Amino acid sequence: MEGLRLNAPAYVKNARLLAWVAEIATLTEAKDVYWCDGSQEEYDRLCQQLVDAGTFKRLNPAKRANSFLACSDPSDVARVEDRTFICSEKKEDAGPTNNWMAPAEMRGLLQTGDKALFKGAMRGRTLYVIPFSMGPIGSPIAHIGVELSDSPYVAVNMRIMTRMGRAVVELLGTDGEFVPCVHTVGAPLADGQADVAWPCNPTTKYIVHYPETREIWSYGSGYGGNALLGKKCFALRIASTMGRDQGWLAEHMLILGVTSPAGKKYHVAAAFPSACGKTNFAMLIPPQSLNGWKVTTIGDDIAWIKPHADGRLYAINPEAGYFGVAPGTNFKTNPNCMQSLGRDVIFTNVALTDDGDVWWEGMDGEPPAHAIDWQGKDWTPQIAKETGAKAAHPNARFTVAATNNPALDPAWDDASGVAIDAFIFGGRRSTTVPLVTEARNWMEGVYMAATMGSETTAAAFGAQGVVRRDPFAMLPFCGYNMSDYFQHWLDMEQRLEATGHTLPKIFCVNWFRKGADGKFVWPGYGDNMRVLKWMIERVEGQAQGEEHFFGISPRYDDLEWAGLDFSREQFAGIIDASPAAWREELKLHDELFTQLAYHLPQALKDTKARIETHLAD
Ligand code: O2Y
Ligand code: MN
Repeated sequence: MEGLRLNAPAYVKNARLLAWVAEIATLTEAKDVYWCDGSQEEYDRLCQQLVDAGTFKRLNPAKRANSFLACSDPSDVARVEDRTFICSEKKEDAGPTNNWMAPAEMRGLLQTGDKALFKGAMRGRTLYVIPFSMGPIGSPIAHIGVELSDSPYVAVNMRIMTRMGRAVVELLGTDGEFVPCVHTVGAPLADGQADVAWPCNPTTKYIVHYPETREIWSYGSGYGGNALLGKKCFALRIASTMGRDQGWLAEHMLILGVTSPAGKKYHVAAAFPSACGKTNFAMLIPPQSLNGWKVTTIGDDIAWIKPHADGRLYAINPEAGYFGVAPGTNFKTNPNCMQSLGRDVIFTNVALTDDGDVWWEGMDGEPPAHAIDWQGKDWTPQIAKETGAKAAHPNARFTVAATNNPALDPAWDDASGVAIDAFIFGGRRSTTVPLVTEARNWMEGVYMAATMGSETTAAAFGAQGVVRRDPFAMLPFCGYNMSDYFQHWLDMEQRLEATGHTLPKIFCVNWFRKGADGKFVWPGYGDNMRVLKWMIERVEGQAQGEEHFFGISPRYDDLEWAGLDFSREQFAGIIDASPAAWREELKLHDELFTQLAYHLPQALKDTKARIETHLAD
């Protein structure tokens, strides 16, 4: 710490925190240290600093009050799964679905070796100390992290996405526990060197998790999940290992409140792979014809779920904001979201219109006659037609506080969380998987979730339309061996049953079946309320269904159709579970089970064998 002042405010009393900040400031040779207090004044000041540095453009206040646009380096636009590592002591504990490196080797690369990447990585930059709570401050379900980052863009985004600042440090007291998260954009500045608008390291990126010591180290990217370390890195990868060790669940799930016309309130947690419309589902508005039903948002991406002494599972949304995909968001797909985006938003990689507003592909109305695209180039509909150029990057994002959401559930910030009545697991499948199926028991539900998959839509994953298995929508986010994770879910049954309380029901959904014309058959969006209604009525023991070889699905007359022109034939085409298709499907489950053979629970193999026997019959 020679020559560098730690600048810690008097309210910082945690000796481990102070020593660690000093250690990282020394390692990274940061120019100075700034402790974020989380105040509005601080947020405004840092945003202005980002405007002055050219990272932010302030949007037209008459159109989007107190909102900003940042455009990233073209090399830094999304999470980097191939650069994401789980560094457990044993390779088997990371499992076959994670990149692994031995902790000592990774520490050599990042911290201790002669050319360790973090040595001097923050030269010329300020180290921001960002204390944050994942979940309501002081909640028994919440946990605390501290991110040390050389990016003010990260600091302001973390203020929206988490409960950030002084109150968290005060809760830590002298010896409170926190998950240390170190982040650098990996672009040190030499004396007098001018900075760029989006500093990052275009060639070297590492997103590293040490599950045993519960640490996160991120190098080289300033974008989203790579840099806002409370989200995927802490709330899923590290928290999933904490959940395994402590008997709870950290899940890639949205959380909904659903109120029935009788005024009874239920809570549902739903897992969908990335890019399957989670934020849209989380903010669903029921169709007019079902207007006795009300849906409210608790969370749109992540759920922390702990068993309670009353025998039920209680969930919180560990986040405080939404980091959603902008392209495709409009008043039809997600009116509540559009309303949330009117003010106090940070947009990243969308287009800038000539009147100082933002635009993205799929927004309502006519495209602008001219805009500046996310890479700073002129964009017109004509250019788009001729070259295919997108005004907004397909992974362009908005960062907005949950409190902007008109459908926010009154209990979203409750320290005790909400009791979960049902889990939903969904994939994106054009064939085979029915619109909705209820598992007949916990085991069957775990099997459905473990084998869920999605057809690839982006060239990034290679051939289009290939089914990529994504167990529990956790493939990129499970911080340990996926088969051990399955066992953890199976064990939850005994843990809960011991209390004598009814377990949450488990459902599997697929909004994405296609007809012979290649078009989606199910209207989705608000009409998903019809399926949700059936599920809630199943929870209540009201609705009927038909049993088949892997669960219970509704018949046409079991769903509410008022206000929707949807024929029996259309329904038959999306609810059927064809035995021939399922024989093929089970061969694909075989491939998954072969990949996950180490520690794969016997109960899953037995369930598969049972389905096969039914199909043979
Ligand atoms: O590309 C990124 O950095 C963001 S990924 C993301 C953001 C919000 C919610 N979910 C996801 C995801 O990939 O599941
Ligand atoms: Mn997600």
